[in-house]
Amino acid sequence: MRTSTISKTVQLLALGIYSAGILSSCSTQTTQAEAAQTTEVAPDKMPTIMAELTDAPLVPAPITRKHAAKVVVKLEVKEVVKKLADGVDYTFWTFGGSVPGKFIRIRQNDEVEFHLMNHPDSKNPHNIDLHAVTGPGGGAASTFTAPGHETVFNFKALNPGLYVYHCATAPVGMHIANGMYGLILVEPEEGLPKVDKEYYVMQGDFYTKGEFGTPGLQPFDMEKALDENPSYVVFNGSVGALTGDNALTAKVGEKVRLFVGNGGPNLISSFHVIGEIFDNVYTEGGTKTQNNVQTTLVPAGGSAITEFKADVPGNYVLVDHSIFRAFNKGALGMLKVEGDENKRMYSGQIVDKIYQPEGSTVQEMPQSKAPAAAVALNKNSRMELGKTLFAQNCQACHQAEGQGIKGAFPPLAKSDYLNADLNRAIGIVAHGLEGQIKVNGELYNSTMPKLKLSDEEIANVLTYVVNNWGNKGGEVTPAQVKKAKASYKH
Ligand code: HEC
Ligand SMILES: [Cu+2]
Repeated sequence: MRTSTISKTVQLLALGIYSAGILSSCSTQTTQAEAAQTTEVAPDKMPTIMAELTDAPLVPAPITRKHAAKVVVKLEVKEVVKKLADGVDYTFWTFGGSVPGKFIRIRQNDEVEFHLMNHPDSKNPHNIDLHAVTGPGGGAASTFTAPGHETVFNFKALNPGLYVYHCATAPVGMHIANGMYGLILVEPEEGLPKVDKEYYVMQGDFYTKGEFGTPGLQPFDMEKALDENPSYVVFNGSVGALTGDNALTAKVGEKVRLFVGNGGPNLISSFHVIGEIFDNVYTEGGTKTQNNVQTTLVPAGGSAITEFKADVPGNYVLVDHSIFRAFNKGALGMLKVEGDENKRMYSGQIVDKIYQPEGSTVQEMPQSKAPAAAVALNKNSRMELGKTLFAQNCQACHQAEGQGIKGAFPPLAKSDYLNADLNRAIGIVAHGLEGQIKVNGELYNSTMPKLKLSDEEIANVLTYVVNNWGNKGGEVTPAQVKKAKASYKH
C-alpha cells in the first residue's frame, strides 16, 4: 500500500523536475557550451564507434584517441535469477545481465547515441538515469522502455568524471535495490594517467525476506528496504564475487586503479583496502585528487576512483569499513598481490613471544621455572604448594580471591561450573578453554590459555582452589589429573 502512494508522488515530482529542467537548461549551460565549441566537430565528420562494454570487475581499455567521436552504446535490460550468496538466489534486474551493470567508457565531448533495450522476457518496464548526462532525468525522461521494446536518445558528455547510472522507473527504490545500477566513465580529454591494472568494483545493499544466508530463492523485502536494514551488503552483486578464485590480482610494483561505485539504494560506503593506502583518490568520482587516503566515502549514487601502487605481496581485503557489513553481510573482496617480498617495506612477523600484563589473555604460558617441582606429601602440603602456583599462574586473570572479573574472567570462588565437574576443571587447566561457558549465571566467551603445568602442579593448584573461597573441598591427586586429562574432550 505504502509503495504505490509513494511511487505516484515520486512520478509526479519527477515530471515536475523534468519540465523545470528543460526551461532552465538554456541559460545555465552557456559556459559549458562555449567551452565545448572549441572542440566541436560537425556530426557527419565525427567517426562512429561502437562502445565496448564490460562486466565487473573488468573495465574497457583506456581511450587513446585524441578527438571526440560519436559513440553508440547498446545496453540490454534483463531480469535474471542469479546467486546472491552460496545457496541463496535472487531475481536481479540488470543492465546487461549482471550486477553491477556493464561498465561504459567514453571521452569528454563524445556524442553518445544511447540504445536501451528491454528483453521481451522482462516483467517490468525500465529506463536509465545516467549521472553523466546533462538533461531531463539524466536520460530517464527519454528511455521509458516496455518489455520487448528499445528506446534511443543522444547526449553529449560535457563533464569528465566517473558517474553512476541507474534505473529510475517507479518504484525507483525497488528497481535500484534489485541491482539496476552501473558506472559510466567519461575520461577527460587528456585521458587518465597510465596505470597497470584497472578494476570495476561496485557496492550495493540487498533486502531479502530471509536473514543473511537463508537458502533458496529470496524475495525482495520492502519493509527492510524502507527501514534501510539490508540483509546483504555486497561488492559486484554477490557474496564472494571478489574472493577466492574471483579475487582481483596485481603484481608487486604495479599501479592499480579501482573504479568504485555505490548503487545503494540506501547505504553509503566507507571504502577501504586493508593494508593499503590510496596514493590518489578522485574524491566522489570528480577530477580533483586527494592524496594518501585510508578510507574514502562513496555516497549512494556516487563513486570514487582510487589508485595505489602494490608495493608488498600478500592478500589485501576490500571492505566497507562499516565493518559488520564486511564480515557479516558480505561487503568483502580481495586483491592478491604476487611478487618478491621487500622486508624493509614490510618484514612479516619477526617476534611472537609471551606478554602478560595484568588481566590480559595470552596464548600460551611458559613452563614454571622451578627446576624440579616439589612433590606434595599430603593434602596440606598440596594446598601450600598450590597457593604459590595459583599466585604465579592463575591470579593475574582469576584474581587473588578467585573472584574473577565480570565479563572477562570467570570466578573460581563459589564457581558452580568448577564444583559441578572437577575432572572437567582439570582438563581446562591442562588444555586451556575457548568458547562460551556459563559460570554462576554469567556468560563468558573468552580464551583461557594452555598453561603447561605438570600433573603434580595441576593437582596442587586445584586442591588449593577447591579448598578456598566457598568451594566444595576435597583433594585432587596427580593420578586423578592423569586420568582426567586422558579422557578430556573439548
Ligand atoms: C590469561 C588468563 C587466565 C589464566 C592465567 C587462567 N585462566 Fe582460567 N579461565 C580464563 C578464562 C578467560 C576462562 C573462561 C574461558 C571461556 O570463556 O571459555 C577461564 C576458565 C577457567 C575455569 C572454568 C570456569 C570457572 O570459573 O570455573 C577454571 C576452573 C579455570 N579457568 C581455572 C584456572 C586455573 C586453576 C588457573 C591457573 C592454574 C587459570 N584458570 C589460569 C582465563 C585464565
Ligand atoms: Cu528498472
